Amino acid sequence: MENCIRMIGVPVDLGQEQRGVDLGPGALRYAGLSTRLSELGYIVEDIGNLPVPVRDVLGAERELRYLPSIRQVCETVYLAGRSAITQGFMPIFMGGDHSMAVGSIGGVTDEQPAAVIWVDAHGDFNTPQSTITGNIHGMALAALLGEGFPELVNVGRPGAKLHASDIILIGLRELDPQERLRLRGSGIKAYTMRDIDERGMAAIAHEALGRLAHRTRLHVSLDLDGLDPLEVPGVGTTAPGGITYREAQLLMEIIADTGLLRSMDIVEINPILDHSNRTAKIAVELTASAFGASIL
Ligand code: 5AB
Ligand code: MN
Ligand code: MN
Ligand code: MN
Repeated sequence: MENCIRMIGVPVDLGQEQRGVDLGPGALRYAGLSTRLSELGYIVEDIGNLPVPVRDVLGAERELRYLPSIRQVCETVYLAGRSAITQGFMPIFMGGDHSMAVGSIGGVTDEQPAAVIWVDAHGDFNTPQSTITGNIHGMALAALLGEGFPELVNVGRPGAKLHASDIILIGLRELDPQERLRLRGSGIKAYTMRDIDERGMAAIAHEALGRLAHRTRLHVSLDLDGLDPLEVPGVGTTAPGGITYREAQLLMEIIADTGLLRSMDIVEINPILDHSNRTAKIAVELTASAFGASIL
């Protein structure tokens, strides 16, 4: 069963304000994710999209930043992740915005701990106190470490789902002031764009994986805004000066070499802002590399 992948669509856009990120699962399907992975020899099962409420019918939740619905979605994602793992599948969660990672990472760490590589321009380390926007997609990682809204911290099972030493951020370049202080005090290792510029992606990828060697399962949480927006225009929260396509490919290839990848999130793709589905196509190529595609 090690070669079975389950694609799980999570069309949630409630963690942020822009419209369109709920279309991500379709964009990844149209870009050929399933075929690409099948060609690599995997048995691929697409279970469709999990139920996610449409924001237009949630008027009353707007001032709560859709917290009740996001919590419900994350509970569903958690169970889907958990059953994928117990049934021997490697789940790929197709977002949707990054708020769904509270459920996906919680679910895949239910019985066995996993290490997480979180590719992102942002820290996603805000709490309700530190946030400027109030958007919950900027709080996902904090919730996984047990901080912020109890509704999110306690998704699936009570309390934190990750230790600081289980998570590494790559591609960081935009933090809110309070978020920055929180991250600096957290013990989480983050590789910023400066680190990548100075040392190169290969050195960073190897060092990051070495730091996670205490775990035998790996989860990649790929926020496409970690890449440079010139290369992936279809994301909502853009930050200039990001990871190049080649650097991202190299990271995924080095991750594949470990043989430890067991689950993945592909989040924050906004097809409405994209050109000809370019961002989803790049995401498909990166995912294929993470699951072992090689050029020669
Ligand atoms: B994403 C910001 N820090 O909290 C906030 O795209 C952006 O999942 C969060 O990384 C970006 O709203 C969240 C300004
Ligand atoms: Mn993110
Ligand atoms: Mn981001
Ligand atoms: Mn974003």
